[in-house]
Amino acid sequence: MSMEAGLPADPAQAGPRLSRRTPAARTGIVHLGPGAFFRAFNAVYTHEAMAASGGDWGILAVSLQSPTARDQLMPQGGAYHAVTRGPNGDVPEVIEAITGVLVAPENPAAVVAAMSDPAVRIVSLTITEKGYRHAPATGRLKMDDPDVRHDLAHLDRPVTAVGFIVAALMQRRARGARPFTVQSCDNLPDNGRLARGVVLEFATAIDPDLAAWIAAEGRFPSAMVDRITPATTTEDLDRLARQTGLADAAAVFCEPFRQWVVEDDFVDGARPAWDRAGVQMVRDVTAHEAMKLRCLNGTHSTLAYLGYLAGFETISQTVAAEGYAGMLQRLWREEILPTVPQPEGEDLPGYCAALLARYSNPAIRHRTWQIAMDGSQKLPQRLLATLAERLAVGEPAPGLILAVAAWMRYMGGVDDAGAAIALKDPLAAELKAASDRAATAADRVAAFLAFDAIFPAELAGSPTCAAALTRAYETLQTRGAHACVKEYADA
Ligand code: CS2
Repeated sequence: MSMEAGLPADPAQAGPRLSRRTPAARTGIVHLGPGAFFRAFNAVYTHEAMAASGGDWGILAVSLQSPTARDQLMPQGGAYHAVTRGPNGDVPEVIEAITGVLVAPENPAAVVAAMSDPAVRIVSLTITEKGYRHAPATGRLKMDDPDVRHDLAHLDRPVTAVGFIVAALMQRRARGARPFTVQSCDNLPDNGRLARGVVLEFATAIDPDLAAWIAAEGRFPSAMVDRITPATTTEDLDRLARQTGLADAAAVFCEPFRQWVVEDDFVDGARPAWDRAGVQMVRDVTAHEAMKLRCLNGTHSTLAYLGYLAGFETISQTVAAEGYAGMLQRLWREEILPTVPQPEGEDLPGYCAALLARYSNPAIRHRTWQIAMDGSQKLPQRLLATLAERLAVGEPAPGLILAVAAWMRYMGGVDDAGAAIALKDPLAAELKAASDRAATAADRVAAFLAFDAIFPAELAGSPTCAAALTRAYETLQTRGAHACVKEYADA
């Protein structure tokens, strides 16, 4: 994502290129968003499920944007290495779940046709938060989004995930086929319900009868997904080539830990035997999602902003610096865990202790900059909902306030050393302009809080919240992020 990795500069040095060894299974899944996370996660579990109990669950991967994934994967027949980076070094496993890659902008009709094939029973998604085209604060589809408007007018050549899904469901219904299950795998609360909501809103605008059929027959299970998978670098690929003697342009590098908790609610019960590969199939995933989004992603974003501002490049470097681990421990104990319901089978303090160990893994070079991107789409479910709950019961939340103030500082575009930040966020220009226009810290905080697509009304309208954010912002400005972290950790 952040860095485009390709083959080593001299592929000849890397040896022959990896290629598929076993025949591809028949396609049963179309996956939108074939990036590093999908390759380290969905495809690995599905590969293992098919190895354990067969089934026609090959995955046709669809890129909604660039041809990169196709160009990396197809010369290798869809095969690639998922490399686990743990205490015993790099452990590569060849994954052969992918049957093909389509690049949607090159031929959108071919994508709709593939999704309409009755042999496809699941359409899964890793399209990132902004891919749902919803307003994060309300969960509603943005009907005025230019791409959504395009798809409403030209459903024969969609550009958004929701457009492709509705176009394909329309064709399936017309030919008397069953709908597919839509399986969201993005870090959003109630991701299945969100996907269902935007699909139904879009379908209603096209044809209310189609929407009624989707509502009655379609299934949208929610899922909690977890595996830390940084963007692949050329250095990673070089190292793998030296280790395996094979060039692999599509490899991904991830931590050993993985957890997938899925609501077992699929159209006609059709799904791979993921449970044979360790997936937890449950009735309700809400508590697991809250645990993961608030404990992991909430602190990941906290480390990203407070780490980046202080000059740390990766998460493992950040947590090794004085104060950061202490900050996390206090934040989990005092501010986050009191808001998290108990998920079945989880030990919450143990979960957080394990998180600190995962962040500390020095073999995973996860850049703070990568996690900092798209904050406007991530903050609501990672930090703001937790903060709102704390303030609603009159409890202090100085760590969450510090994290949100650090995001505001970050969006001002300059780090603590005075260097410019390469901001990447769909609202970057608007947020930066709002920040530049404001004269004082209080004005700046007020200008950010006025973004109602990001801040829920109970935070935007709270004078206590604005005052606390202003104080934290001023301290970050005068003393720097690292000093603020140490102070919070020591208090
Ligand atoms: C990260 C996540 O990039 C980010 O914003 O917080 O991608 C994180 O690594 C995963 O959710 C871990 O499962």
